[in-house]
Amino acid sequence: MDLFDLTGKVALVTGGSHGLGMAIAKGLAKAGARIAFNDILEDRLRDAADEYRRTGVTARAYRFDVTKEREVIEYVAKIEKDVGPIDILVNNAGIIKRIPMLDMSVADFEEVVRIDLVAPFIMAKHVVKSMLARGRGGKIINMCSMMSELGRDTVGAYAAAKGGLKMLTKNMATEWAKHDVQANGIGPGYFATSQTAPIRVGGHPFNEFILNRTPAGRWGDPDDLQGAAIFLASRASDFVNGQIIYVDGGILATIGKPRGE
Ligand code: NAP
Ligand code: GCO
Repeated sequence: MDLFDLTGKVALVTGGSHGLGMAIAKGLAKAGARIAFNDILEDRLRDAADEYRRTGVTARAYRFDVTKEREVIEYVAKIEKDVGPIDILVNNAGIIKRIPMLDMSVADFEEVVRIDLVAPFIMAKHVVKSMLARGRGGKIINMCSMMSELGRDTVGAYAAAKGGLKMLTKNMATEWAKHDVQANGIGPGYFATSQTAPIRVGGHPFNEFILNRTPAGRWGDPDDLQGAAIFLASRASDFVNGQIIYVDGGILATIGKPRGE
């Protein structure tokens, strides 16, 4: 089990104040990692710090915007001073806008791509620079999606960003594997978080669709991602490069089945 031990490691999880990021951070902490996380809203950070403390996780909160390179440079340095050199970066922060492309503004499209694709590049660039300056390797985990592989009405910008993030992950692996930095992705299926609440709760028809479309017959629980995250953050994945691990209850394995079957 030492292969999965993260004792002494520092993990930075972007957007770790709730949802999948918080679940992944708690999982990495369970394996021994020290956690730093960020968000853009102060009150979210405060509530999250209380939640981490309540569950026995020591996590340091930082308020910065992952799309602002100047803030990223400043806060990567601050985190490394406060908590220690970053060994594991989880590019989790992300948004979605559900708008048909013919109605979507260029500004909306660009905002989704900026947060979901450009920001992981900015974050990884500065965390990896620091890893290399110290002659250390490290782990990059990018949060991909079903939309890294599939399209869906109204999520064109998000699919473009998450499809791009899959390929960016492969390029990170290509350029940085020789420095003992492993870059991989996690592709969650459909998970019960605030991001999917608008299409999951209140009798939304998409809920029924996903229950039927997912062979496991349920929405993902954020804790379902902890195993893949610990694997990709640990020595167990030292020869795994540019892979996306899909944690999707079987969605990508099937074309689905008629309703009611
Ligand atoms: P979520 O609940 O919306 O959480 C996203 C987090 O990112 C929030 O903490 C948000 O902060 C933060 N964030 C957004 N923009 C930011 C910025 N510019 N700088 C710093 N932080 C920022 O989403 P989730 O469902 O947990 O998903 C997390 C990641 O997994 C996302 O990348 C998402 O695309 C991906 N994903 C989700 C699912 C799913 O089914 N839920 C499936 C596949 C992939 P605020 O709360 O303050 O806005
Ligand atoms: C949507 C959902 C999805 C999930 C996730 C699936 O509107 O289709 O929000 O995009 O967030 O990315 O893997």
